[in-house]
Amino acid sequence: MNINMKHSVVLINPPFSLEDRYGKDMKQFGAVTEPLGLAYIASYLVSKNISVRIIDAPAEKLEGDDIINSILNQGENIIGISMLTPSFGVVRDLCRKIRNAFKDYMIVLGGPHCTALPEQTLQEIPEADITCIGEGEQTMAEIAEKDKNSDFGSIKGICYRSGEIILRTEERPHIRELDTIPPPARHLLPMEKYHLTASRVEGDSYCPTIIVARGCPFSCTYCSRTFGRTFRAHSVKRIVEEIQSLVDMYQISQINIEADTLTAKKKFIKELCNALIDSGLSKKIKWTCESRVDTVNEEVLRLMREAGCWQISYGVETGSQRLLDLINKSVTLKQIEDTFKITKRVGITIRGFFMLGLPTETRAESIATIEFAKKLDPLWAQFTITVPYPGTVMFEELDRTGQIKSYDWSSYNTWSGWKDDGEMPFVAEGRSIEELAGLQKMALRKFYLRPSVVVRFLLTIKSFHDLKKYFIGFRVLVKSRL
Ligand code: B12
Ligand code: SF4
Repeated sequence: MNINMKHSVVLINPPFSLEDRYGKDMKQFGAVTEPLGLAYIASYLVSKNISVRIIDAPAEKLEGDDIINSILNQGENIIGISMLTPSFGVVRDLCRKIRNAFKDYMIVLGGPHCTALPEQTLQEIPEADITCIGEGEQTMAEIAEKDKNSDFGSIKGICYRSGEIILRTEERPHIRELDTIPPPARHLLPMEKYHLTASRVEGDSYCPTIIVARGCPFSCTYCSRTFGRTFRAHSVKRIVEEIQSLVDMYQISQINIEADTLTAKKKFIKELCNALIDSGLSKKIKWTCESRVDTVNEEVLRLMREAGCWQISYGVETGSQRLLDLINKSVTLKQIEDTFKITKRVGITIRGFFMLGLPTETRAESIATIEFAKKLDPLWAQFTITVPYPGTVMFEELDRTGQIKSYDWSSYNTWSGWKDDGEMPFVAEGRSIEELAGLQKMALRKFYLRPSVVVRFLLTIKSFHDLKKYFIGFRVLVKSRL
């Protein structure tokens, strides 16, 4: 193969640690997952004969200086870094180090934060040269063909510097045919280092993630959809092949199936389930996924169960119909209760996601959310503090009305109740950081420390690993009361 050696690319998942994300006590429950966005970009670059490597700092436990040394050894001259809003500070520090060490290398930033604020990110991180808006596969391949001093005006979907000014190019359309992107380059990742959060895995066997679709037609105000409103899926043939190759390569027995909304199109989910059944994979692989309560029914859920689905995570968000309407969730409390009942009846376990501190939420409504979680009684419940991420309708409204308390992006963390710095970018009128932080801890205690739940977990213990997992969780919950 003729490798383009003009430029070589290194893609970096920045050193945004579990402690940065979840705080000291909760970090042990956090996931260290494959940076699949970078792995997709890498596989696309490989298909264009561009030399590429991935440094996954959280998985390899690397700091900024380790990354500099690694680039020094390998000599890549185009550096791509992935960035979420809460990892902003970590990425800014890394860019400074890189710029100090390598004056002429090109630094490209991408990911959800850059997609939302491409110009502002270049202003705030003067060391970076380019920000990528949206999907990065084609964009990065085109950038890799250019020199640092080229004119980038012809590359769609970026912001770049031209002297002192920042220019934004024409919008890049979403990739319509997802199968044109090769499967993510997992061979460039330290696959043995990844693990999902314990609530998503049965036992302690390895559970990789596969992304089967992009885009979501719904309009929840708190969600930043990097991939637009149109649901685009891989062909089921491609998905089955990718899962089969994971079985062959890593001998997996479970998998996490990701999509913005997996069940957005009933035709697709039914085809996928039937393909898993027909290929025999449903007998070998158990899978977990996320969904919306209004996009499934008993028929679909039974088929999913037959196809190997053992767990679904539903975004419930709140126990107040007023707030559900306010965040444009387009579901009712009754729909949520009904779908929970059907899901349990067909034999699929549930994780419920709940948000505390939504705009205008009162303390009574926060308590109602916790009570609703108990009533729904999923196997696992996650309570996060509302963060208005840039690019969302919620951020725009709060920003416009002067309600954003902090533009320090590093504080945009949904687990701030568990973090010592305890900063929050938004707190509804009449509420306080301390109150919300206390509620986040109380919610978990009220949910998990019920006798029926403790007994349920004790009864599911199958190994020393399970026992240890529950014991650590129990200890953290009890300690959080002190
Ligand atoms: C699945 C998921 C998770 C899973 C990951 C599981 C797994 N095994 O992959 C878990 C539960 C672990 C998770 C955790 C978190 N998540 Co999350 N997650 C998602 C979700 C639903 C899908 C992500 C995904 O797989 N995308 C698919 C890949 C292909 O896309 P991608 O990574 O964005 O990469 C593409 C582009 O962004 C771009 N790109 C990305 N990096 C780069 C770099 C360069 C150089 C270039 C050019 C382009 C580029 O090109 C890529 C290919 O097209 C998104 C929602 C969404 N649709 O984005 C939220 C989302 C990314 N998560 C979000 C958040 C906030 C978090 C957490 C910080 C939450 C927390 N407080 O802990 C953590 C941080 C995790 C981390 N990486 O450090 C937010 C980010 C918002 C923001 N503005 O930053 C999102 C957008 C959801 C939301 N609230 O709107 N998450
Ligand atoms: S939260 Fe889920 S359902 Fe709502 S817009 Fe985002 S991806 Fe779609």
